[in-house]
Amino acid sequence: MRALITGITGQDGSYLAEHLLTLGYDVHGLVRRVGLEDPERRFTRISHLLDRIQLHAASLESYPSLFAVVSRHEFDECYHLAAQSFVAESFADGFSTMNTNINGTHYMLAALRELQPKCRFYFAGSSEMFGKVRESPQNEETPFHPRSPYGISKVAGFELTRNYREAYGMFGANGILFNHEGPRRGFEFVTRKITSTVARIKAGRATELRLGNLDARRDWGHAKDYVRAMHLMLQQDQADEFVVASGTSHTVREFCELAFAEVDLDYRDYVRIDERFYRPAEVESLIGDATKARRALGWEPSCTFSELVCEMVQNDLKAAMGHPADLPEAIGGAR
Ligand code: NDP
Ligand code: GDR
Repeated sequence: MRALITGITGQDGSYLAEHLLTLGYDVHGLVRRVGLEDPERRFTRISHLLDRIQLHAASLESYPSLFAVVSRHEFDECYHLAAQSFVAESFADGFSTMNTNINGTHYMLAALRELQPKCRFYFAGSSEMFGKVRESPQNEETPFHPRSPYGISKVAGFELTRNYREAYGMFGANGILFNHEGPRRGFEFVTRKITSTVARIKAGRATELRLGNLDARRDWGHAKDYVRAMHLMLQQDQADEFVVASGTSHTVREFCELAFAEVDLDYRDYVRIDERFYRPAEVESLIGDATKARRALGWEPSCTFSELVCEMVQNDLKAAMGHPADLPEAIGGAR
């Protein structure tokens, strides 16, 4: 089996590449040209895989570049993970987010339809599509009400994928994945911002953690568990939509409490509210119902919330003590 992963340099792309290699796949990745020119800095999550995968330069903004990659090999599966994935950034530059996420998805689908209509396609949909939620927990029937340009772009990608399935008979599966994290999470996202700053505080390299809305609730799981679900979705007889979630939810405050407690500190002594990290429109509370994925895919998460927090803090602590350069100050998303 040969798979193409767009966004292979990201958190999920790197875990998915590992998972597919374990299953014996021939793994190909689509990367930006700048990455190939500066692999040491830009390929940190896949540096240990470089001798086992093939990379192809392309940009989501360019249909011809994507077409060229798809024309180079026959792919059985395509996991379309590449996106501008940071919600706060999508408020700062909604136009870029829309262009990359909507057109990029459309270009990938169109290129596959033209050259390899039998290739199975996975779209990385998000719980952000539910936004201002109409019911809790959220399942595949819950209506969408996105609250950010990012969420809107994901609804468009989701609908494009469904439309290519219905109009052209392509196998296009939509994952609706709730937040998933791990030691490879980008520093701009709240979980990694918290765990990396906890480690820097413990190492004496920071004195406080500035955050926005501590009352936001998320359904957090481990990325390693969630990439298994992506693969399972492409092994079904019919393409379909699946919610992937842990079914538990916690506030940002609870995440802080646990992360600081992991190094014997009290979060109330270090966390400061900074209005610049509030979003113009917030998604207050998300919790997913993954009954369909459990039943149809046989998918189960293996990592609990407290195990996730512990793994992330311990990983960052090791970096803070050993290689401080690996742990930059998390500043992304301020308005
Ligand atoms: P990351 O932000 O870690 O990775 C994003 C990837 O997209 C990177 O490989 C990045 O490449 C690539 N990319 C971004 N813009 C472009 C572009 N213009 N051209 C080519 N490649 C580009 O995201 P995650 O791994 O966390 O998420 C993977 C996907 O799943 C995303 O689509 C995200 O929106 C979605 N998702 C994520 C969830 C989560 O909790 N993690 C939950 C639900 C959905 P580069 O390294 O060059 O920047
Ligand atoms: P999210 O993740 O927006 O859910 O999108 P993020 O970790 O950025 O925010 C989660 C919640 O924490 C609140 N928050 C802060 N967030 C950040 N980044 N920085 C802060 O300082 C801060 N303070 C409070 C936010 O307001 C929010 O409520 C992630 C991404 O991976 C998306 O690509 C994916 O689709 C969804 O998860 C599911």
